[in-house]
Parts: sequence; structure tokens; C-alpha cells
Amino acid sequence: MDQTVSDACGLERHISSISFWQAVSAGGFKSGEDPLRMILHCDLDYFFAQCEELSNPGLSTKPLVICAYSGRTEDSGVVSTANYVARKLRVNSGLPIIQAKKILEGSNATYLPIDRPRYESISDRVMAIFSAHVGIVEKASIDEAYLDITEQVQLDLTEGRNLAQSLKRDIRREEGLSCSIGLGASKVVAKIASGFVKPDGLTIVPSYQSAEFLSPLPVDKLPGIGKKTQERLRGMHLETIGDLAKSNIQYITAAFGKKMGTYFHLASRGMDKDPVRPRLGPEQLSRIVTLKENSRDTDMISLELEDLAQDLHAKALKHGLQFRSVGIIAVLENLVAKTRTKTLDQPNSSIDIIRGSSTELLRTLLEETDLQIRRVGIQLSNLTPTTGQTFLAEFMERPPSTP
Ligand code: TTP
Ligand code: MG
Ligand code: MG
Repeated sequence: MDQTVSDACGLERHISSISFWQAVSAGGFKSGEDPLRMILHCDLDYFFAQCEELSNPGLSTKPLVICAYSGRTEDSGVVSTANYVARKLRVNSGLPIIQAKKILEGSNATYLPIDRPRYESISDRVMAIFSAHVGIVEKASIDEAYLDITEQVQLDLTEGRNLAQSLKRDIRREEGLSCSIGLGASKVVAKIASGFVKPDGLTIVPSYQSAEFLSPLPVDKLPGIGKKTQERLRGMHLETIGDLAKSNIQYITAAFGKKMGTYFHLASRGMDKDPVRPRLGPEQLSRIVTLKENSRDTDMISLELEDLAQDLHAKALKHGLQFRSVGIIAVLENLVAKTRTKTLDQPNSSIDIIRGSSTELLRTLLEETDLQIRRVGIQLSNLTPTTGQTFLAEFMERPPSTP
């Protein structure tokens, strides 16, 4: 019953976002000064709360609040996130738990603590679905990633939309989760587009309409502009991203310094050259290959897995990392991605474990489908530094996603 209701809502929202796309998409991506890119940003909806609804679907019809307890008193701390039922009542991330409880009094709300290891495993599996579809994936946080799909879709908006829809479908089918996706010519546009229709949205902004799309939005929609900066900009009569785009760069730079000023100036026009950095974050190492021909032959596929196991094992050693989970990714002949993960009792660095677990997971996966496998991959996750290693911090260092 719940499923039907949420599917119906999803469909309705989907239609509304597609009509937005039709309104803005005529003409597709034009060739321009910079090499054109098509970037996809995907963000899972009310992530921690949605994970809890998965294990207890009864929670989805009532307000659900995930709490970051500080431990000082029973209710001290803030709301980590809340489902959309609670959000309608204005309970959002960052609100003190005490205030959330006042607002939700009598509403039969549920309050749960954060169960990070579980959300991380789910996040790992969603990232594996991304890697099964697209080569260049940058995990930007526990529930979001940028994908560079330029080559894959050859800058064709319809192909981009199809890819986005199949990602949404696979995440829903494999993990039971809804997400929102934005497509644009830069990371900054894709990120803002993914938040434009939420939950379960899909918003596509052709490159030549980036500035027009951003223009009416309030300045705090730009990544990097928080409440304080927004106040300062308001003092300068700059309320919307369009106001920022029209303003004189010297004026902005004088107030915010060269680096920030230049970023505001370019980002407000949707210009952002930051590449999608091909990494899944420090928690994962993964590789996927396309089989020479579609197959269900475990001996043949195991040979490919052997290569992948050796490669990933070498990478883990090089970075001084141990893994606690081994996963297998398989893209089937109908292009649906399947993932299966095995979590070990202890962190490990043995290639035999990678071999054994991936072959075992392959067998399990083949038992669950009659279809042939087209691409296969291994993912090591839950990574921790090997004792004595000191350069994990270096490995984990992430350049800022915006200048
Ligand atoms: P977000 O993606 O910002 O938020 P969300 O997934 O809960 O909701 P939506 O994307 O639909 O708007 O953050 C991802 C998770 O990070 C979120 O589920 C909980 C955690 N988080 C916090 O713990 N504190 C915060 O202030 C925020 C914003 C998020
Ligand atoms: Mg989210
Ligand atoms: Mg997020």
C-alpha cells in the first residue's frame, strides 16, 4: 500500500519535472567557448530517514526525525534530517531536537538516533550502481555524487535523460530508495538542478540556459553561500543569483576577496570548470570491466574477477588500506545493475578473501537471475588504514569541489 502511494507521488513529480525539461530543452546543448560537458548530480532524498523507512515502512506515513544527540541531556542535539511528512511541518536539518518535539507534539512522530554504519553500507551500494553505469564518479558526500556523462551520452539531452531515468529506476529497484537528479553543463548547475525538484525529481538544464535557470534563484542556492554571506549580499542589494551575475566583478571582489569574488561571478553564470574527479571517496576502491561477450559462465567471469581482484588488492596495498566489505557489481544484458556485498568480521587485506568473496557473490547473483552478465566489477569498501600507515589523510584529501 505504502509502495503504491509513493510510486504514484513519484510518477506525478516525475511528470512535472519532465515538463520543465521540455520547456527548456529545445535546441539541446550548443557548442560554445569551453569544451562542453554534461554533468549529472544525484542526491538521495531525506537520506538517513529514508534508510530507516526501508527497514520499517510503517514510519513513512508519520513524521520521522533522525537525531544527532549531543549526549549532554536526553534531548540535547539537533535534527540530522527528517522525512518529508515532518518537513511539511517545518522540521528540518539543524533544528534543535527540543524545538522539533514541540512542533511535532501530538503528531505521533518517531525519533531515531543516527545509525551511520548502516547508511554507509547503503551509500556504498548506491555508489556501486553509479559506477556500473558511468566510468567517472565522484562521491561528494554520503548521499550524493557527480557523474561526468559527456562521452557516454555524446552531449545528447535525450540520451542524458534516459541515463538519468535508468539510474533512478535501478536505485529504486535495487535499494528501494528515491533520489533527485540534476543535469547541467557544470557541477554547479547540476548540483542546483538536483535540488530544484525534490523528492524524486529530474531536472535538465541545457548549457545555453544555465544563466536563465539560475537567475531567479536566491543567492544561497549557490554552493558556498550560507546564511551569513547571503545577509552580506542582501546588504549590497544582491538577492538573486541573477543580481550577482549582473553585478560588477570588482565590486564583488572588493567585498569578498579575489578567490570568492571570482567564484561568485562565474558560478552565478553557471560557469564552473571543476572536473568530476574519478573517485568514489576514501571509503571505496572499485573497478568494473565489460566482458568480451555477455555470459553466465562462472569460470569465464571468474577469470575477469581474478584480474580485478589483483588490481584492487595492489591499489589497497599502495594506499595502505584494509577493507571490511567486498562487493560485486554486475550489469545484466538488459542494462540493469545488480550489486551484492559481503561484510567480513574484521578488516582484511588478503587477496584470497577478495577472490573467494567475489566468486561466491557472483554465484549468488547468478542464482537470482536468468539473464546474462554484460559488465562485472569488484568493490572494496569500509576501508581503514593498515596499522602503521600514516598517509591515509593524504589519500583522503579532497580538493574543494568549487574554487
Ligand atoms: P542532504 O542530502 O543535505 O539532506 P537529505 O538527504 O536528508 O534531504 P534531501 O536531500 O532530500 O533534501 O544530507 C544527507 C544526509 O546528511 C542527511 O540525510 C543527514 C545528514 N545531514 C546531517 O546530519 N546534518 C545536516 O545538517 C544535513 C544537511 C545533513
Ligand atoms: Mg539528500
Ligand atoms: Mg546530500
